Amino acid sequence: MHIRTFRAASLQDALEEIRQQMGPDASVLHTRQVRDGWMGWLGRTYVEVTAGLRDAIDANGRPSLESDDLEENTFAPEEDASPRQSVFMHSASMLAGPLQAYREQLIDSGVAAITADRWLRATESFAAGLGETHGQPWMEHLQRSIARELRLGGPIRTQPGSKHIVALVGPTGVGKTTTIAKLAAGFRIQERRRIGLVTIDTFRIAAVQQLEAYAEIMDLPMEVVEKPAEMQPAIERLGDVDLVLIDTAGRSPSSDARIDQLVELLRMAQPDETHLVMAATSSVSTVRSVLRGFAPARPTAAILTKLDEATNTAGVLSALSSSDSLPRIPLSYLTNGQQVPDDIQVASAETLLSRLLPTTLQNQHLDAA
Ligand SMILES: Nc1nc2c(ncn2[C@@H]2O[C@H](COP(=O)(O)OP(=O)(O)OP(=O)(O)O)[C@@H](O)[C@H]2O)c(=O)[nH]1
Ligand SMILES: [Mg+2]
Repeated sequence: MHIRTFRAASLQDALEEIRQQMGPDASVLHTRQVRDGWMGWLGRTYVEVTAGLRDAIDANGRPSLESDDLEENTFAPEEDASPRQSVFMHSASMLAGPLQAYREQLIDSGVAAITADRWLRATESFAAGLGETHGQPWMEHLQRSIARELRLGGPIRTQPGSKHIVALVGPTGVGKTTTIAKLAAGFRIQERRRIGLVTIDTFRIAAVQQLEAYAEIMDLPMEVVEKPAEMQPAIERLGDVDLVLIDTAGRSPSSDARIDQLVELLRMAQPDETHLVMAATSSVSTVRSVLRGFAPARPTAAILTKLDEATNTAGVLSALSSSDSLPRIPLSYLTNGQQVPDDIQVASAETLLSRLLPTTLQNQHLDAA
């Protein structure tokens, strides 16, 4: 293996020089910021990059990494492909101290290394531009780079007399019925819309009673649908309403048969919008399997519930924003408590990013930076 060190004004310039001088197979081993001048005073800041060139086949028998991996795949869609992992590790070492520490916190919270690197990349160039990292702007810049990846769909839009149909789907116990009640109350009280409710959760008597109780309190018409053929007549019977909210039984994302049943019921309802409800307390792998499992229901938006119980949003946001192989659905609402109708808000980047990591960690690193 040949090892050489390069100095350049920016990371980009250093990588370009490495590529030109060492060829496409070079990998970055180490990066640091240096300052010339007397004791670092009055000097200019440089990026110093150490690169290595190894044989065509490495010690593990894997092909050596392509030059494109070196610079571009840091931003590639998330897949934990092991041959590329070493490049991401290298890219992590480019990172200045506090960012490197923050990267580890993100990874501890379930964010994949490649996603953390993508998020921190923009922050890193910002830090390099400053010559060092300063507290608040550093965190703000990180938040801005993540916000760019978030898709926010805004609220449900209703028109008086248009009979807008919205279904909520998702795994069991995430808060679908509670969210339906919050939405119904909000649209009825604040927007003065006429609301109708439909439940196709007929597996449990208690589930029908739960929605019925809300329908009674709010004096809303409600229909219970057991079979696909009953769906259209039930929607008709709701009469002249502006918004139809359809509650569904929680389903395991891995139960194909029950997802197919749901898809069939939704096909009969022809909803204008289908919101996939997920708990913010879920692990990254759960969110990914829910996104995959419910893809046949063609969700048009996602609702994140139980934000009040989630220690952080980093893992869930990474799962929602990072993979090209899954549909990137926009977030519509966030719920942050059990109270109907208060504990719901339209999804905003501010709310999600203010809870990126637990506050103490966030402050700790802001101070350290
Ligand atoms: N802390 C907290 N609890 C919530 C929130 N939303 C709902 N819950 C609670 O979560 C529990 C389940 O809520 P449901 O609305 O019945 O959930 P569901 O998705 O309809 O459940 P299934 O119909 O069984 O699939 C209840 O105890 C709710 O009060 C929230 O934003 N925060
Ligand atoms: Mg329910």
